[in-house]
Amino acid sequence: MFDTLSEKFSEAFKNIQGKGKISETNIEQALKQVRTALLEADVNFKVVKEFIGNVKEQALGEKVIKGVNPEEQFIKIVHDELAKVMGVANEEVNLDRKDIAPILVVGLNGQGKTTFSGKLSLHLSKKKKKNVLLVPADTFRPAAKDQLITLAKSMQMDWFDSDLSKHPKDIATDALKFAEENGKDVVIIDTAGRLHVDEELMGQIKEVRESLNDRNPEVLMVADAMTGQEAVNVAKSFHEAVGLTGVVLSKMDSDARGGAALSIRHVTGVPIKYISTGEKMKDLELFHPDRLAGRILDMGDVLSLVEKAEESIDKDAAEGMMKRLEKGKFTVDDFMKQMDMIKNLGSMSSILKMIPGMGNMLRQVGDLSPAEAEMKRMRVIIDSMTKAERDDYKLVKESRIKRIATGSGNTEAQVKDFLSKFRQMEKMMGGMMQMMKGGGMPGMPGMPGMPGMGGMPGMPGGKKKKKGKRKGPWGGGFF
Ligand SMILES: Nc1nc2c(ncn2[C@@H]2O[C@H](COP(=O)(O)OP(=O)(O)OP(=O)(O)O)[C@@H](O)[C@H]2O)c(=O)[nH]1
Ligand SMILES: [Mg+2]
Repeated sequence: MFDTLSEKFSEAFKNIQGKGKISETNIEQALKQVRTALLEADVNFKVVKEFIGNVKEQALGEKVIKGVNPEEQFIKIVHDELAKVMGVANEEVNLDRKDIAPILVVGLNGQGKTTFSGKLSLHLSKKKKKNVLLVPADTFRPAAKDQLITLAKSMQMDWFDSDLSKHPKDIATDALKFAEENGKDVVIIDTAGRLHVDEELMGQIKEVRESLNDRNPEVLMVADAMTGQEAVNVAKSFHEAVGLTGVVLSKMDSDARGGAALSIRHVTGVPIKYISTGEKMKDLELFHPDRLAGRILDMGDVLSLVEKAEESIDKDAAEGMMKRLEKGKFTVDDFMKQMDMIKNLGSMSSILKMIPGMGNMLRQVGDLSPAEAEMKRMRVIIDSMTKAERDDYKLVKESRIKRIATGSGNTEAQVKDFLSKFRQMEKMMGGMMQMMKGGGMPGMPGMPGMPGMGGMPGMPGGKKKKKGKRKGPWGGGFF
């Protein structure tokens, strides 16, 4: 997400580094680079023009704040402008109502409507405690009904058995009647897509929307973020034809540029309400312009990270582990549980990017896949250990090493390597517990039960560990 933009922005800011104060000449080169970066990210040219104008005006008008260097001031201005362009605050679907909330999901072919409908149902039922009904109303592609029902079943979500021989507006009417009779709060209607914006599609969606108008529906258009300006144009057409209440950007996990995210709100006036960040049902985020601006500028997004951690981490398991740690016990099983918790949060790079300053570091490190591969290798080694060995790794001697190596498809040297790393980690855990007793865990404020993060393999500086000191906010990577 926003990778290219982050990189270009950080290069642009270097121009102001070490300058005494902000002046027209000082920021000229930086602004030029910011402009190019935005255009290359496929941001709408009108948005870029206005953006640059606003940043320049504020930067030059900025009163000199004592103690804040020009680079930081400039970054703050860019941050606030980025957030403003994207919408300032998060807007969710409006559920503050007594009657049933219909949510109509529209968009072109293959943009992620059905996937999003499933994700939204999970989000609203889990986080907002709503009783949700999923309604397949794609009468063009009968398989779409099965697709939605399969998703619904996988989440134990209720779904409506639509009669696909009817017009979608009648399906919507039937579904709402069913919802009323069955005490539902929210009805999510997944509609058909088309290859292009065409009259037939718009006509049909218009009719469905009109049939719902008395109920004040949410009309969310799902757009593939990777399509950039095309997504902006399509959103414009849909908004003009049917009146959208929100946009959802899908496939943000694959979009490195961010042009759609930065343009849609400004061009159409329609807020982006959610972003879809993967194929799994839990991969949905609220669209927080200010936090995303922070992510673009490598300021991290600790708030989202903490929220994610709170959602994905089994608090009881984490607390149990902390208790054991306090007693000085840290086993291979504990380590494995920690790895699983971290895995639930997302890919390593997506987690690290949410930590201030890590974006830049990640760019220097480049590819994280060796670290991910190492984690996978450790996993198979651990899987080949017996329960007793996982409880006490010291049991693992020569013959057992041989057995584990054969069982996990690794060499004996690799198993030994894992054991020696684990030994170091155990030692570090002891040290960390001492520190915590003395007040607070270093580097991870507010993160519940993440004692193993300092042991993330393959982080920068890791290979030097044997001789060198710990480096960086992660305790330098143990391996
Ligand atoms: N990586 C990634 N893939 C996604 C995301 N959302 C959807 N997809 C994938 O995109 C493809 C299309 O998604 P659907 O939800 O079927 O799209 P749709 O808009 O309902 O498609 P039609 O009903 O055919 O118009 C599927 O393979 C999804 O798994 C996302 O956020 N990230
Ligand atoms: Mg679909």
